[in-house]
Amino acid sequence: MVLELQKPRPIWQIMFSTHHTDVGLLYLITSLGFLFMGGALALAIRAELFLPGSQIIADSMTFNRIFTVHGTTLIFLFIIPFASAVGNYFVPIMVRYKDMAYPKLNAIAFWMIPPAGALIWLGFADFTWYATPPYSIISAPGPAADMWIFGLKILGVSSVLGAINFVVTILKCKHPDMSIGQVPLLAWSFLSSSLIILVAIPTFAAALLMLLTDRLGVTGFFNPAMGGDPIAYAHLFWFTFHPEVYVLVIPAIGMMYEIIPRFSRKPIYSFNSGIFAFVLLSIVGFSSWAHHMYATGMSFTEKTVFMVGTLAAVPASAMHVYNFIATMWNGRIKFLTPMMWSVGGIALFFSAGAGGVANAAMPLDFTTHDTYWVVGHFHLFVMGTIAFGSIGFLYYMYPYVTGRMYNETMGKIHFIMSFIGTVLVFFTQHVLGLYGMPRRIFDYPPIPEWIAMNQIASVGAMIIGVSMAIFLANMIYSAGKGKPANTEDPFGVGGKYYYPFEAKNPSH
Ligand code: HEM
Ligand SMILES: [Cu+2]
Repeated sequence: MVLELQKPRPIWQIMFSTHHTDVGLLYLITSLGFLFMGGALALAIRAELFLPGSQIIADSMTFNRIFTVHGTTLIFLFIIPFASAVGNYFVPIMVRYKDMAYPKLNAIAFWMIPPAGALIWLGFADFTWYATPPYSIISAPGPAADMWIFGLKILGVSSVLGAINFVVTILKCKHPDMSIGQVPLLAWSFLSSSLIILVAIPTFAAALLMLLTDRLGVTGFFNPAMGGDPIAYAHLFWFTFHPEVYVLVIPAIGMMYEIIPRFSRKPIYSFNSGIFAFVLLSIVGFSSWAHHMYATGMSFTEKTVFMVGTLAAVPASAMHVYNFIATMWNGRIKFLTPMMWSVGGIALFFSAGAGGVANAAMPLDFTTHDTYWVVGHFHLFVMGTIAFGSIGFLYYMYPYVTGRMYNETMGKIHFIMSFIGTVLVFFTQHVLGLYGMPRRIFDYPPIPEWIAMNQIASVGAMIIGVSMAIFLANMIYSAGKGKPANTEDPFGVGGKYYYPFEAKNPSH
């Protein structure tokens, strides 16, 4: 089978390889490493917030550093590289080409991630994953802050290089017999998210440079003392990062498009609406950044425009959900681990989307802005949908990559515990926000409701933590000792799998 690792090879042969499955493996292992590192920090945060007062973290400065690195790691060093891993493995196969369009560039894009990760972890900056001015330019301690800025800069370049490679591979290298409308939806998801990256990232790249020169005291773009405007940074930031949330979620939905039909043993209900919804989402993603700016004194008209712009994402997201449900409807569903994660991810996608609609309603947002509600909302997306889709897909890839099966019972336990934990943590955080608990606080007053809800959330996080240990054990143990997989049809759902390689594309 195409994805199977060749006979054991010395590690350096994989490290210096530019073949798409080897680069995919490097992305995969790196991203999973960062998943556990970022997750460990999450447990520290939840342990600290279990009770008012200081539990395990000495002071608020350290707390700020921990949640900054936690967020930066999980978004930029886990979710994005994980998607690149999947794209590397599957996109060339799906478009029936021998490799990515630019294999060396591909390896370079990967190799930018470890140094960027090192800058972020060795610096341990404290100014949140936004690096909001004026704090970030006036008093955030260096070199941590500068290391974070450089780390993010490198990650931005890496994403752009990766995106160029995906766009060219899909559009120019696909097999001549294959029309663009026949390219599988997972590959389409990479095409749409890559196009968002190419449009959005340069804005943030500029903002980071401005931040850096502001910190050096050379410029005053965002420094009020020098006539600059910190709010300008927030606009540049969200102009990139609202679309970026679709960069995160679109590949996860693409992964579900592989799993749901396979395990429902039915074709996708509507292939074309899937393509349409991806393209639509990547366009409307740009019409909504200022919903993060409602509380900064925009005019009523501006707010209304952005509220409508934000709501435009709802039909595009709902199309995917309908498509999944219609595909499962009357299917002969086989609930193995990958399918459970996908279906759970869809349920949480729906819940998180409903919360998003509430946020988008600007009068409501005034009560929830900068509270735990927002923390609950976006975590329900990043954890409940994106990580669920990704983890489900990891189980799905596992037999193809290792040639062995993971332990199904442990996989199911992992899913059930994570699902319960996710609901406990992030639903509770929504309510906590409605009770007025602000985000990013190290300590809180001993209000009985706040204590109780923080405890529920912390227990939920511990449940996820335990389930992740089971996951890790399963992955490592099964890679060596799992029973050999039937790589033709490892899940016994019948049907033909990967788009087998045919003659190499003659025009290359
Ligand atoms: C596609 C998946 C989504 C992801 C990954 C996502 C992620 C996020 C993130 C990271 C934040 C806040 C970050 C912060 O303040 O630190 C956020 C806030 C927000 N989201 Fe989403 N979101 C998604 C979908 C949606 C949808 C579908 C809507 C609306 C229909 C929406 C509306 C909002 C609004 C209005 C806020 C701002 C809340 C505030 O700061 O007061 N989001 N989201
Ligand atoms: Cu947004």
